[in-house]
Order: sequence, then C-alpha cells, then structure tokens
Amino acid sequence: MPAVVIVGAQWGDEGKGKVTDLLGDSVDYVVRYQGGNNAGHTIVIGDQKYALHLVPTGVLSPNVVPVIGNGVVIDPGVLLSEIDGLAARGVSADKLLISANAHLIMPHHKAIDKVTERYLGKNKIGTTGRGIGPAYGDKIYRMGIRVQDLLDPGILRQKVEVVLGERNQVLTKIFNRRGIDLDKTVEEYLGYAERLKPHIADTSLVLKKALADGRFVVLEGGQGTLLDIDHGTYPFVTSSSPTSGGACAGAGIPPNKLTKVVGILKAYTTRVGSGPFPTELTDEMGEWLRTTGGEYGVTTGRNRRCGWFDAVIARYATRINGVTDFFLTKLDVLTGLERIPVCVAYDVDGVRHEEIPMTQTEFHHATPIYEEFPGWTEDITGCKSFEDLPPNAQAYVRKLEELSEAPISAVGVGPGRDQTIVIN
Ligand code: 2SA
Ligand code: GDP
Ligand code: MG
Repeated sequence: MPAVVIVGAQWGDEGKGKVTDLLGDSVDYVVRYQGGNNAGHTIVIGDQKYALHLVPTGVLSPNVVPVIGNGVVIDPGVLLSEIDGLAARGVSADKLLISANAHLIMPHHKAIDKVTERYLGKNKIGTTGRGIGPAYGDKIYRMGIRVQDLLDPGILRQKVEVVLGERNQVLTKIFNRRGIDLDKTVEEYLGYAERLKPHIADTSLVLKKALADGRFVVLEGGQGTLLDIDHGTYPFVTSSSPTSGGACAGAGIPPNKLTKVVGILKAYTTRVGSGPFPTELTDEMGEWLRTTGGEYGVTTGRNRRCGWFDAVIARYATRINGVTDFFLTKLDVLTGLERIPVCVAYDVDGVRHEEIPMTQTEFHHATPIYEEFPGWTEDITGCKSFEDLPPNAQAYVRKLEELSEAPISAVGVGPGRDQTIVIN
C-alpha cells in the first residue's frame, strides 16, 4: 500500500504538477494536503495545457480519485469555476472528494489579505492575494468556517456572524474599508453548498480504507519547502506546511504509512514574492532564465525571480522532508550555457556556511559561494535515457545529486508527459 509524498524542494513551481500527473494510471488517489488556490500546477498533455489551482492533479487521469484533504483552505467559488472549466474541456471531476474538515476561504479573508499587504508596504510578503494567510489565521484562532458548516445553514450563519463581528471591526475601524455583509455571505455560501454536498466526505477514513485495500495514494504538495510556515524563510512564507510532515496532518494519514518522499527540484532556482534568495540573478542572465524557462506565476502571472541552483537549499530539503528520491526538472532550460554556476555553500559575513544559517538576519546576509560546471549545447528535449544526455549534462546531474545528498531518480527534459528520463 504505497503512500508517496510529492514535495517541492525549493520555493515552489518546481514542476510538482507534471510529476504527479506522470504517475497517472498507476495511482488510485491523489490528495492535496495544504494550501489553496494560491497554488498553480501546469500539466501539458499532448497539445493541451492545464493550469490547476485547487483540484488535485489526479483529476486528469480518469481512474484516479482526486481528494482535497483537511489541511487545504478552499475558496468554493474558485473551486466550482475550476470544476466547470475542466468539464468544458471534457474532464470530469465527479469523483472529487472534499474533506468535511477543510476550511473555507471567506470574503473577509481576501479583503484582509489585500489590505494587510498594502499596510506592510515595502515589508509586504508578496502574497497571491487569495486570502490564504487570513483563512489559516482564523483556523488557528478557532474562528474558521469549515466545509461541514455548509451542511447546516443555522450553524453556518452563527459562525459567520461571530467571525464577521470581529473581522469587520478590523476592516472598517483599522483599515477604513467597507465591512463584509453577513446576509449576502451566508446566501452566497449556501448556494455553493448545494453543488459541493455530493463531494463532501470523511476523507481520512476513505484513505485509511484505500491503504488497507492496497491502493496507491499520492500526497500532492503545493508551494515548496522554503515556503513552509515553520521551516521556510519566515515571514516570507505561505501559511501552511508543504513539507512532508505536513502531508500527514493535512491528509489525515499516519506517518508510518508513508513509503516514499519524492522531492521535486528544478535544475536552477525560482521564487515568487518577497524574501531572501541568495542565488538570485537580477541581471540579463536572470531575465534569460525567466524567458527560456517560462517562469511566470500560474496563478497571478507575476514574473518569477530566477537564479542558479542552490545546493544548500537542496540539502536542507533533504533534511526537512526525508527525501528518498529527487526528480530534477527543467534540465533542458540550461541548454546552451557555456558554464553553469552552482551554489555549494554561503559566505555570511566572512564565514563559510554549508547549511542554512540559523537566523533570518544571517540568511539575509548570505552570499553564494559558487562552483562552475561545463555546459552543453545539444538539444536534450528528445532524450529518453540518461545515457542519451550529453556527458556534461550527465555530470551536472550527478554533481547536483552528490551536493543534494539524495538520489536523483528522474530528470525532466521538457514539459510534456513523455519528456522524462528515469534513472535506474
Ligand atoms: P500566499 O498567497 O499567502 O500563499 O503567499 C505567501 C508566499 O507564498 C508564495 N506562494 C507561491 N510561490 C510560488 N508559486 C505559487 N503558486 C503560483 C504559481 C504563484 C503565482 O504556481 O506560479 O502565480 O504567483 C505560490 N503560492 C504562494 C507567495 O509568492 C508568497 O511569497
Ligand atoms: P508546480 O507548482 O510545482 O506544479 O509547477 P508550475 O506548474 O507552477 O511550474 C512548473 C512549470 O515547468 C510548468 O510550466 C511545467 O509545464 C514546466 N515543466 C515541468 N517540468 C519541466 C521540464 O522538465 N522542462 C521544461 N522545459 N518545463 C517543465
Ligand atoms: Mg506552481
């Protein structure tokens, strides 16, 4: 009964969606365990491109049951339009299961996300503005509205009234904005309830039975290790736990059921939003990586910040997640470079650091110590085996593997399902 976690090893957008999709027909359940519609996963199947935000990637494989776990925050309007958009393209989400314990993103979360960012000014996090942080805030504050509350109109109204009683004070008195209307909100969410009802389930129980029956479960992370609320570059993080530890809590599966942790690692590094990024390239090289790699936010369309591969981050991801295998994506993007720098350690105020420094201040002062490796010019997008890759590309992969301290067992050479090399 394999339960495999797919986790982003950097700052997100490593290509997790493609990897989960690749497992496709061998998988029975694909579970999202954290985040919400801040995530953007792009999957390319033939000439069709899909951008998924809330619906688990498994929806694109007809035999997979997609599951939204308890650790996710759901904007029901967005979820329904994503389901409708998929249906219009012939993809059915009829099998989708939604945890009754997942929390809902409410209108006040989106309003507070936006005004808080404006209030923070130059210190802003650079959120996606989807209400993610405030929704998790209400959850921790025990004022959240859950999916199951949609099943009881009386309770729903009571809970929304309580939370708006407080949060509207913040919006109106502190931020000088209009408050959120109780009646309109309850009416809107009861409308969503009608359509969502058939999907609501005790998903932890469903998954327990699935694992007992020997089914293959994939736990699909959003964002990445360095955006984790505990282990990321706090406060420039998302408000949930994308790391493998978060998978158990967010899906309701015990840790001893996990059989593999696959870290998804890009052959270079990107980040969206604010926060430290030691290997960032703000020159034309960074711009080249952005255009060649198509590094634009799937949810917001923002330019992604780009830089060289950072082995300190990769080692950290191995440590925090217990990575058993890495899937290295986007190797093809580096084709044509004469030499490829890789950050092997940091210099922090004259001291060499092999690991991420302990404090935020030190990390902000970290400058990369690079080693350079020879590049290749051959087109690798059609390579089918590791031996097909040019020797310098093979050596680059082997070097990253050594520095990252976990085996690289697959390499992506293009966005398509078939552009993957499995290393035996
Ligand atoms: P939030 O909205 O509260 O989760 O933002 C907090 C930080 O988390 C970052 N974040 C992301 N980083 C990379 N990719 C994400 N998904 C989209 C994509 C991003 C987009 O796939 O391209 O379209 O802009 C994602 N979601 C959240 C965010 O940038 C903040 O730094
Ligand atoms: P996710 O959030 O981790 O699922 O990643 P995103 O979908 O946000 O961004 C990854 C992007 O890289 C998508 O546009 C994918 O289609 C693309 N991609 C994934 N693997 C590869 C690869 O090996 N090569 C290339 N060129 N593109 C890839
Ligand atoms: Mg993404």
